[in-house]
Amino acid sequence: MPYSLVCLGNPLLDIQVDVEKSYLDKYDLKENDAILIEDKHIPIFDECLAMDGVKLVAGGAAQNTARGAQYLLPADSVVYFGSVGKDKFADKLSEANQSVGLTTRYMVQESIPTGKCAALINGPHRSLVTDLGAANHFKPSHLEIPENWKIVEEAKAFYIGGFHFTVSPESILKLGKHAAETNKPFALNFSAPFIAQFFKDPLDQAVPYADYVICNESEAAAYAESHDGLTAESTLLEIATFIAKLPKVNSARPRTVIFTQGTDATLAVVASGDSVTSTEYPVHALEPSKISDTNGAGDAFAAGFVAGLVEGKELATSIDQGHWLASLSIQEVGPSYPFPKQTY
Ligand code: 26A
Repeated sequence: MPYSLVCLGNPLLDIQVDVEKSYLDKYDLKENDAILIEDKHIPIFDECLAMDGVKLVAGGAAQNTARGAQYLLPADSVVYFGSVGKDKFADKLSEANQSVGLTTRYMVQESIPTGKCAALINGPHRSLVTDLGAANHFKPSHLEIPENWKIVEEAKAFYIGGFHFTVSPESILKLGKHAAETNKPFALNFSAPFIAQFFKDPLDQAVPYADYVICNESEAAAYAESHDGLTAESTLLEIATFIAKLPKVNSARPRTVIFTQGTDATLAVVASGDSVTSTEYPVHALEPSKISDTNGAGDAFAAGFVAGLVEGKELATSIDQGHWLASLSIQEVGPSYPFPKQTY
């Protein structure tokens, strides 16, 4: 049986620790952000590894989504592409992926270490600092390997982590073009404010292929600030409507833009030709005492949502399944899902 869903992203191992706000301040980090490492952040990894209670958990935003979607879907439904090294960190990722039955088609770098992300948890917040390592070396040629391209050709849907715009926009476009040509759904997550800010051009080149855009409120705000026609004052509804109405390559499908906002209702705007509809979907907020950490909450939402798409569920049901999976994941340590398996 062919795989249903193909995902592309940056495989990372999360080095997760609880920190005080003062630790974030020391390194000029915001409470809820995701950034690429700069020289001044280099000591963070060794410091975190030496902290009490440090946890090593599989991460990488789209990989978390791929694991979550496979968690919900029948066996052998999801394939994840990305690049890793040949080391213990890659072994840890494989272990987590195998636990849910996720198939990976890693491009393996012989002498570059697997990427890592310091996930700094401060109460309900999470600040992510990433050293991409091997993940930065993914190449479109890996998708072109005949057995990989066969997987792409046979897939029913695609999910792209926007973080991958920092690595291989060409690979994203390659999958986007295939999806448009074959009328298959193509979902793009904006991933982090810095993507809309600093990777605006590759993002703008890929959006015309997107049938689904998924992001949170701070990524939407960063998008508004970097795009003419929107401003820092634009409302979420205005931003979502703007993105939904942008030119689209595959006119056979509407564009759906989904903005999550933590415990506030998720906004979905659907543009089909001249018609635009917007709906808010409430989140079933979890009692705060049940939350372990919010690392990977957005990825789990995306997982529940795309799994719904693949299953042919309605938009409202897919969004609700996303909320449900996110609420399960934030009760686990890091971007993980509970065992024994729960069903929606
Ligand atoms: C390019 N960057 C910065 C990144 C990431 C990333 N995944 C891919 N690329 N920065 C953080 N993450 C992952 O986001 C997850 C939480 O949503 C972390 O590994 C974490 O598991």
